[in-house]
Amino acid sequence: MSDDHKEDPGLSSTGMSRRKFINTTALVGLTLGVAACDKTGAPGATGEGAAAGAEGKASPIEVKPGELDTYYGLWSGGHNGDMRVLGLPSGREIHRIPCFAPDALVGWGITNESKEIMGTRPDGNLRYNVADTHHTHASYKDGNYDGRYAWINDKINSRIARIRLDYMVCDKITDLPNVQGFHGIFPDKADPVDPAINYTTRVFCGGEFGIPLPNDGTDVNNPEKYRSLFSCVDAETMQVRWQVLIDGNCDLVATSYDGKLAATNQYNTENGVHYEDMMSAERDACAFFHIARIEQAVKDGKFKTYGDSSVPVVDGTHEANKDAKTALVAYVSVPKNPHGVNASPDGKYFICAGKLSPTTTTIELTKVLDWFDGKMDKLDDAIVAEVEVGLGPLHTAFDGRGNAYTTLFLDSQVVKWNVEKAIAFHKGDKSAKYVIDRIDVHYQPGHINASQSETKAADGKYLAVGCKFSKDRFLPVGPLHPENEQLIDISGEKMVLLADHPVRGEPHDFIIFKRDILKTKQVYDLDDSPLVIKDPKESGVFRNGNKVTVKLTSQAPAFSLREFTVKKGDVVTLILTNLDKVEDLTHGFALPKYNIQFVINPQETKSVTFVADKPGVFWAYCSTFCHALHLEMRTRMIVEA
Ligand code: CUK
Ligand code: CUA
Ligand code: CA
Repeated sequence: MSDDHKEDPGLSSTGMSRRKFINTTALVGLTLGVAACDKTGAPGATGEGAAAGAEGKASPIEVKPGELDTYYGLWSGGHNGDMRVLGLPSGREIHRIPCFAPDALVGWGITNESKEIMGTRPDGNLRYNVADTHHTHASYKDGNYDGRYAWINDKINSRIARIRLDYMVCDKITDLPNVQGFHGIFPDKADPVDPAINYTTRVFCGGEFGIPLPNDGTDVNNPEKYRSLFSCVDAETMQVRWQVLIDGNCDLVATSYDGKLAATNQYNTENGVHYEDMMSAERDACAFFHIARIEQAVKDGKFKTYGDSSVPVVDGTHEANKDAKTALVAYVSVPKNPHGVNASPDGKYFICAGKLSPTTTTIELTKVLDWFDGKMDKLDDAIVAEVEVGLGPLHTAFDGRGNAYTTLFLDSQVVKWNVEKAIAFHKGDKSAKYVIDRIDVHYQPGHINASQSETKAADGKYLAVGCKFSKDRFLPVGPLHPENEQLIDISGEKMVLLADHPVRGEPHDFIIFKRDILKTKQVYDLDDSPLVIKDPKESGVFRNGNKVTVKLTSQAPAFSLREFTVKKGDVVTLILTNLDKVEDLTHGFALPKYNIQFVINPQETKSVTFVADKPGVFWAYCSTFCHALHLEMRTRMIVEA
């Protein structure tokens, strides 16, 4: 950074010329200050007057009864460990897809099929009951979403879940070995060596916390030996293909459109264990991974493994990557504790937000490749802009017209800036006014995303902002406030705030795409399950020692068995196929005192295994309203003493 900021055209009006890097004291003070004060981000934003309430005008976000939203939003569900599906612009939550934590509506974590995906301990209980999802991204083809899959991370237990988007269900969960604090996630958009593979085949995952490798009790008191890994997961098999040992840590992840590069921003190049240590250096890094070289190194057997994991780990440390022509990893220097890294829709740049620096850093990808090819000596020459945008920049979205939108956590604002103008300004054209607009948001925004933002089809229509504090925006509900998702119209020069939506904590990241990208199936295929019961006549109780299989089907308003009898101590596996074919004709199966409850969609088969340890009569009832005789839709489980 130079002293250029004094005449920074984007900042003079807001008096930010005094704001430089934030030291420890100032940061702690600022953060506490904003959390405690409810008037700092007072309304009066540019778009406030044009917001939904303007009298006599139709609301720009209103989707009338019977009409459908024009965009899907996939929202990370945060502490609930699920993914949420929103319709936009209305902001209505249409669906929740459980992934990492149990869910009583669909029986996630209760049925055998879901337990198989989630993983169980030897006693049959779930391995984990809690989760913390942050980032969600969907599969690509030709630089746009293709509607096949979405992925979501679990930061606590370092798991990645895949959602098949046709049924909108989680179908695989994979543990990342030797990783703690699995944070950023991004699918690739092409294969770096095969131009015919112009779709997602890998998902890259950033490990945020350094740990001893292996983490088996050795080196616990030697933090200098803690390390982080960057992981590659196969999009189809969901196996971990390889990992890269790096210096510093991983945070968020971005990928290039040609499949050649993936990157992670690093806020802890210091390898610190306390926050003061983690913010002691003036600059950190954005680490770039040369995918083709890494895969070649794995093929050539140039890897290690750690602990009981057999995943190949290649060496991406500084020490092993000094020679550009063979390097697997390149570390581009960026200012103090950067946060997001985002790929511009034109495919040219990755942008790191400064977090503790009031800047964004724009890195040109062809230049990074030039360095890898030995055509450019100084890696940091790949930085084509490093400009001030405001305090606490975190994440960036794009409109497809050359503009970027960055959240400013400390300023409670979104700043709209032009990438090419920022580059011109950085080059020395001090007349280049790169900051185009600012808007107040409420309050302390984290993630941000625009419709189709990180695709070649970025359409610059809507911008959603995930505000971490809602404070006074909604009716008070006690000490735990909802978060505030705000929707902004970015179709014009000025941003216009359209709406507030309270949201259950804490969603972090989300993507927004056109509704026609997604073609969901509304009814299951009977053959999806090997356990399917195709004919009600196959129903019955089948005994093998104390193992009992109960087969039944549902067709409104009845289960195929009016009652079934087992003996106390039997290990019962109940298999249920819903033979109703009509869309939306979902039944439920709720078994009192046995802790069993799940829904069964048209043509779907589910199973559940339990020990019949309580004698008596148990009315299993349909728990989803399906028919005028829904309340009468029951079956009796008789457990003989
Ligand atoms: S992190 Cu949440 S605001 Cu986990 Cu994506 Cu930046
Ligand atoms: Cu079947 Cu209610
Ligand atoms: Ca740092």
